This record gives sequence, structure tokens and C-alpha cells, in this order.
Amino acid sequence: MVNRGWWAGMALGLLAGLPSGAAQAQSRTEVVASGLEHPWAMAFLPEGRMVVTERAGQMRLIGADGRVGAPLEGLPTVDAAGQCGLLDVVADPAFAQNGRLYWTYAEAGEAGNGVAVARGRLQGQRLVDVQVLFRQLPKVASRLHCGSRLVVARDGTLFVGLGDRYARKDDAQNPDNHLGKVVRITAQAGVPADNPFVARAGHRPEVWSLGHRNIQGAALHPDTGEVWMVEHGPQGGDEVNVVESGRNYGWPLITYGRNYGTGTPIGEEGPRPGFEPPLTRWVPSIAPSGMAFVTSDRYPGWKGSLLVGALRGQMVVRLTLDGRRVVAEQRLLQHLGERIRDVRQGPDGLVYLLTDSPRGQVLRWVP
Ligand SMILES: [Ca+2]
Repeated sequence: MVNRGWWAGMALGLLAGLPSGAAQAQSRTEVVASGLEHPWAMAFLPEGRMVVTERAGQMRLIGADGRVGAPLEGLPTVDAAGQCGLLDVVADPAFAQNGRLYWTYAEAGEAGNGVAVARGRLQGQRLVDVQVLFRQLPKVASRLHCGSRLVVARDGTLFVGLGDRYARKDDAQNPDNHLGKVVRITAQAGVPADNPFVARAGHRPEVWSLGHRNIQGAALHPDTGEVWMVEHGPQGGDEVNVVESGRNYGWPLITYGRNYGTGTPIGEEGPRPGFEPPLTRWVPSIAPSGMAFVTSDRYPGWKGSLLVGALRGQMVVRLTLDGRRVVAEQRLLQHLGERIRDVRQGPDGLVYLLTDSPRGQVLRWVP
């Protein structure tokens, strides 16, 4: 398996590839807001508002009328370069009471930069009581693989999917750092006592799972409360995983991806005992981004599906699931010709998308 050629790998991906829905059906989108500079993430707030991040470092409110507000004040300094900058944003489940937002961003340091997680309370046009909850260590001189996505689990802890920073891929297997990891922290900047590596020598206590490359999407499963994530492979090998306590997701030892350009092997494809295989994978890569489970009844036949945005693939992929088994894949909205950066279901049950461009938009997906 180790020496499987790139083309054979592609063929395997096609074989493993699931029925691809040709039907673009009556997929239609409406523009909710526009003029956003490389928007990265969105979160819904009460009264029809939303908050959107722009990678360059601005966070903006969008009114129920679609009007894009001025940049919010009070954010910590963002180190925006390449794939790094202001990234995910999530509203606290009790936002209506506490006004709290959580976000991830690249923070500069002497050795380079790293992803940090902060929280703050929205007060008018300002974030107040801003506190940094977590800092990825070590900082690395890299503009790549900043991840990152954050989800608030049912128990209130925060799961954060991080990247390997590209330059440090072997560190994704080293539990004594935060590169290529999912970390779990409390909303008060603490470490949950039931994290898998707490008090274990040579392990960072925040680490929840290891062996990840560059996590770009995350969502809480609506029935099980599990944390599902998508990550970018290199040339081929994008993955969907359920991230579980203490598990190793393989990168870079086990991967369906290959080195860019040369197509030479990086690791082996597996399976190998001790490493979690992905639920599904994309060879060639689609460059998955934000994702959301459909829980509403607004789209006939879609309830329970997982929607995954695609950057390079310029589409939204709908995965039909039977538990953790991916039983069908449908490729949608390809006619838009847009890199899709985020996918979320709104409080109205409709699906919203962010397009990644210098004039990015918020789109509403019309059933
Ligand atoms: Ca993997």
C-alpha cells in the first residue's frame, strides 16, 4: 500500500467515491450581504443579526436588513498573513443572556505566530471583557495552516481544531505541543479534568486528539453531541473525522494524500491499528471549509445530512449519513463558481454560505 502510485490513489478515491449527484436541481441562492473582504466565518445572533469575521482582522455585525456594520472595536491584535488572520467566530449558546462571542485568530509572537482563542462580550459596536483563553504552542514562522474552527460542546467546553502550521507536520504526532491537534478547554481558560492527557508527562493537557493536518470545518452532531471536523489533506486526502478523546488521526504517518507536484508518498494509507481512519475522504482534494448539519425541515430529504463547503471545489457537498457511515455524496451549487468558506444553518432553518473573495458575500440557500 505504501508505494501505491498517485494515479492508483486517485482511482481508489474514485472507487471509494460515492454516487455523485448530477442533479443541480433547483439550487438557488439569494444575496444577504456583500462587500466583505475574505469573510471567514459567521455566527447568528438574536433578532436576525449575524456577526462575520474577515480574515484581514475585522469582525462586523450584519443587520437583519443585510446592512454591513463598521468593524467592531476591542479585538486583540490579529496577525493577518497568508492563510492566517481572524478566523472562526461562535456565539455562546446563552448569547441572549451574556452577549458572549468566542473567536480564533492568529497572534504574533517572537518566533512567528500561532492560533489563539479569545472570548468577549458584545456591547453595541464593541467587544468588552476580552480575554485570551488559549494560545497554540509553539509559535511558528509560517503563514500557512492556521486552521481553525471552534465549537461549544453540550457540556460547555470548547473544542478547537488547529493546523500543523505546514512547516511542522511531524509535530502533529507529538502530544507535547498544539500543532496539528484538537484541543479542549473550558470557557474560563481552564483545562477540563477529564481531558485524555491531563497530568501525563510529555503531553499538553489541552490536547484532545492528535494527528491532524489543517482543520477547516467543525460542527456538533445534532443527535449525539459528537464533534465532527473536516481537514485538508495535501495533494488528495481531505478527511471527515469524528474527533474522540485521546485518539490519533494519523497525519502525517497515515494519509491518503501525497506531496504536491511530485505526487510522492508522505505516509501510508492505512488502515493501521492505533490510528483512526476518516469517515470519508476526497481524492483529489476539494479543499473543504465550514460545515453544518441540516436539522431543519426546510429542504426536503436533507434532514440529518452534513453540508461541507469547498474552496478549491467551489461547491457545497451534501453527505447523506447512516450514523457515521457516509452513504451518498451530492455536489451542489457548482454553477456559482465561488469558493465557499463557511456553511451554517440559521435560526430560521435555512442554510447560509460565505463566499471567499475580496468582495465576499453572505448567501441564503433557497429551498
Ligand atoms: Ca487522518
